[in-house]
Amino acid sequence: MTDEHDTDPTRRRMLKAAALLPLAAACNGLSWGADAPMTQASFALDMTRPGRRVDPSLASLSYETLELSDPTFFAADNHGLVRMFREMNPHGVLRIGGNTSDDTVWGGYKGKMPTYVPRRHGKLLQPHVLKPEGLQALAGFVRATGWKLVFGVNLRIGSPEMALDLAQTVQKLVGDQLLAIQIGNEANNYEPDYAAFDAVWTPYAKALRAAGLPIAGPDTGANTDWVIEYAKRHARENVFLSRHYYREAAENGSIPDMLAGDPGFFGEVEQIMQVADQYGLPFRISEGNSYYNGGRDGTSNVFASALWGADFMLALAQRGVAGMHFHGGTLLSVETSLGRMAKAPAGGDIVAQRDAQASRYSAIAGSSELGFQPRPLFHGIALAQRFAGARMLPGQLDTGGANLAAYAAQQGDAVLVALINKDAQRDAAVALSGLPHGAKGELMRLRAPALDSRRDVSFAADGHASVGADGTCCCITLPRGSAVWGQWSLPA
Ligand code: BDP
Repeated sequence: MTDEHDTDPTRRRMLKAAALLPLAAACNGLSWGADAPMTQASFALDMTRPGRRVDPSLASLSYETLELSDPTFFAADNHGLVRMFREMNPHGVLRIGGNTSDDTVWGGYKGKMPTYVPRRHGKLLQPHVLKPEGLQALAGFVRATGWKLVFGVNLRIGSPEMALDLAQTVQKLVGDQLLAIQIGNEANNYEPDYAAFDAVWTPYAKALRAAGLPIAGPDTGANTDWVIEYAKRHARENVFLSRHYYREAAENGSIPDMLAGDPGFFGEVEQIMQVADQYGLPFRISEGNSYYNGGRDGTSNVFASALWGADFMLALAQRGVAGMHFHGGTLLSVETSLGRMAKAPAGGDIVAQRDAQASRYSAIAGSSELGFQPRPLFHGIALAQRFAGARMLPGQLDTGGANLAAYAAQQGDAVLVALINKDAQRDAAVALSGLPHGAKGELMRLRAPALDSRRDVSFAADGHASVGADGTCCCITLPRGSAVWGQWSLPA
């Protein structure tokens, strides 16, 4: 870490103010339910060792290519969806890909079409055809949202000529908002090893690069070794490194499993980041969510997923990952990507109807006809996205035995803190320390009636917490299954 910050007067002032704090203030005597045992926890920030900067595009999304078969979905005048994207992140990146990108041929291509090879166990006998209208509408959507685009071309049943034609059309329509083209989706599912992938990938990459197109990859499913090997071979002509993440298959999912965390995966992220840093490349989770095979009903689409999503994003950001693309979209597109029919439950009020139209893990639910609404996960993403542009700070968390996570960062003049209580049983009182003396804090709470709530999720302002002139601060109550975001600034 450089000491660039020490030349910053605000930072010097804040460091001085934080310097004399005790390691942890106590939260003794706090309880709000007569019989609820309150876990005493503490989080001590260390303002002297700033870490990674959080990329503004941290909150990003991933959709199936098949979504483009409805040119009214990703369209500039699909105002409800445009609004949801902008609200999530004005600086996001939309990735188009998934299994259906490798099952799609480009309808605008005049050359010889590749022969379709059905997937093993797949029911699709003909490829999907991407029509020019779908791409034109997508370009309008990207302009309306201000998001950047990562577009996946077919590798599994493609040809370099068709991929080049498609990628050039995308670039012509999208212009500077095209961040990169990726070639193939989870090729680890159809190529035996990295060397085989690299051999089929290279002619595509050569053709695209020769035409001046930006490339990213390898967009592998879960193969950290592929990402590292790819970086070694292609770093110099590559925009970012990518892989996917899902905790597990939907069949094995549950709320307790989701909230238990996945430390092994973060070890892999650290391995990739070492290589990414060495080559000066960003690393993005270009597709991911809680559970693959379309997500798990009652887990991926309930409030627990908001706590999981916020924690997951901040754990990635702390390690320097630039973007997390939550996969989602319509139930139709995701079920088709898995070779299944979409059977949306009918009936209910408008909220239930919109919910039924979306894939189980999607952060946004709805359709062009019914309008759009946030899923619980959306609010967790919004909480983590409040760290955009900030520099992560280390801190020492004593969980007191509860399932808690805590993050801190410095954003301009302010210090940000996120406290996440993923415990289903234990309420906690978290003693915060290390904040600048005299800083005024504003809190927002992320909550819902229960971990399995599908609605009534809110992320809203909830009072203040100030640091005394002597540095004493702050006991934050953190009910089970809830999170707090706080921002502390010194009065001007
Ligand atoms: C990924 C695919 C995507 C699927 C998703 C899932 O890229 O198309 O929809 O898994 O299984 O592997 O949910």
